Formats: sequence, C-alpha cells, structure tokens
Amino acid sequence: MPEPQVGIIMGSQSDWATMKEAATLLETLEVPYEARIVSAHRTPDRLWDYGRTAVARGLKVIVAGAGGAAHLPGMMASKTRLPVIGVPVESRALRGVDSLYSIVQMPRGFPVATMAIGAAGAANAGLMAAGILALGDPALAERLERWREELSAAIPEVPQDE
Ligand code: RP5
Repeated sequence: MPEPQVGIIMGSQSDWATMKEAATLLETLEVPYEARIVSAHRTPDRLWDYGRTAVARGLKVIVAGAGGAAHLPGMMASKTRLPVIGVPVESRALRGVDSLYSIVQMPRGFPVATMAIGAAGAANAGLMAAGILALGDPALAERLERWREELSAAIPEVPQDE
C-alpha cells in the first residue's frame, strides 16, 4: 500500500457516514488516504499527536470533519502547517449551522478551507484535496480532469418529468 497523502479525520464514528464521501472520491481518483477518529474534545492527546507528526509522516493535506461544537479542523490547523479542509457535519439539533460557524470563522493566521455542510461538503473536500495534490502530480491532474469532464457529460441539457 502506498503511504497516505491525505488524512481524513473526524470527531466521531457517527461522522463516518458523511466523511466517507471524501474517501470515496479519493479512491476514485487513486489518491492514497487514511481515515481516523480524532476528537478535539474526547481525545485531545490523539489530536495533538496527529497534528505534531502529520508532516513527518508524509501527509500533504488534512480533511477534518466534525459536528456541533466542531473544533477539530481549527485545532488541527493550529497544530500543523498542512492545508486543512474543514467539513461541517450536519448536527441533529441545529442541522449543521453550528458546525459551519464553529469551523469557518477562524482567526487570522490559522486558516481552514471550509466546505458546505454535509455530504456534498465532504465530497468536495475530497476533490479539493485531490486538486491541491494535482498541482504537483500530472497523472493525478489528468485523472481529475477526466473525472470533471465525465461529470459535465452526465448532466442532461433538457429536463425530464420524474
Ligand atoms: C462531534 O460531536 C462529532 O464530530 C459528531 O459530529 C458530534 C456527535 O458525536 P457523537 O455523539 O455521535 O459521537 O464531536
């Protein structure tokens, strides 16, 4: 197995249903990744170790998803210089608006590239990670171009009755 280039992290097992959209995209584009549960609140030491060792382990991009008081992406951005892409997971109580606000409004100096709430955001996080890696990987750039062309070609021009 090639070394993972993308680390997909999430605050809870319950986030995986959303975050696997990012994993699926990375698999389709043949980008090696790892997926881990790393909670800012429940496993802070695990978060710290993950951020501290991420560069040395060869990761290039981190995709971080969490819901509710979603501090994971921001805390990870404080711990590593790697680009962090945040995914606000849809929460039950506030439908993910809490997650979005927790992730998006970072203080100057520690950015998190924040995606849309939920599954579309997770899928886009996978694509964004692939886009970053494609800057230095022509074969991946080619696969990403093809994926985009196929998506465009699959969109009908004329709407049908459903
Ligand atoms: C957050 O709390 C997680 O990211 C998850 O979205 C949310 C709920 O977690 P569980 O109670 O389902 O474990 O930390």
